[in-house]
Amino acid sequence: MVSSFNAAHYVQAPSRELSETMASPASFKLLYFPILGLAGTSRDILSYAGAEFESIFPGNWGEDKGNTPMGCLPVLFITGKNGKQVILSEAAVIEQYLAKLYGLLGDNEYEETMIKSFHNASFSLQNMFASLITWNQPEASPKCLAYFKANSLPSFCESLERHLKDNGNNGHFVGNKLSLADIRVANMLEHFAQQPSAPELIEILKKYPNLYKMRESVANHPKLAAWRKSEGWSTIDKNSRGFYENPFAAM
Ligand SMILES: N[C@@H](CCC(=O)N[C@@H](CS)C(=O)NCC(=O)O)C(=O)O
Repeated sequence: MVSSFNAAHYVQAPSRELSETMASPASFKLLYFPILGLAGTSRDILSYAGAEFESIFPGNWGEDKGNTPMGCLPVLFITGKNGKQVILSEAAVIEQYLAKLYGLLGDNEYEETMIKSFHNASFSLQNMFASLITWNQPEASPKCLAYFKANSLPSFCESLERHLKDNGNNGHFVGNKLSLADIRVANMLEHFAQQPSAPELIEILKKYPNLYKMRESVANHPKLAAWRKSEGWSTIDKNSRGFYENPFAAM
């Protein structure tokens, strides 16, 4: 749904009340472009949790940009059971808030820290891909892609493969259950699968069977499978593939 909003300012109210809003949310609206990108993980977590949420989209981004806290998306609007609203921006912050709320940060401090490491690492790689390949000058992008395929991607996958093996190759990065780490890294893999260079990237990813197994364990998780099979998800997947064919055309 295309939506009008004004989130140029963070909500100003006693922080104790806003903290209660965050701890006891009634519903959410997640504002992002109609692609997977930096919203896939949050949409997955909200679907996993069975939360009351709506995906909303900007109308005219040129005009809407100034109405967001940081001039970019995603933005999460939280309506609390106490009737107050909280606005969050920054994808990693939104994801970690939702993960904490819905028990996807492990069972203790150590697990939480490990999960956050995988979370952060996958952001770094996805951001690297975005700046070197998606948004680079067309003449520079192919060389950067070649470097990414030969170095950055295999190096990261080798590390992830090793950690999955160390955890017993049970389809999860930490412990024996789904966490933010699994959902975030799986979304990064979906992101790569939506790129024009997907066939080449997937050829590399195929060399890492534990990583593939982890991706499957996210896609087939009972609470996520329905969302991944829904029309909403397919539309976003299709839009994303179209968008990355020529990202500059959409600006
Ligand atoms: N630091 C922000 C960056 C978000 C970001 O770059 N969002 C992009 C879409 S993926 C955006 O809003 N682009 C439009 C623009 O910058 O005008 C975050 O991690 O959430």
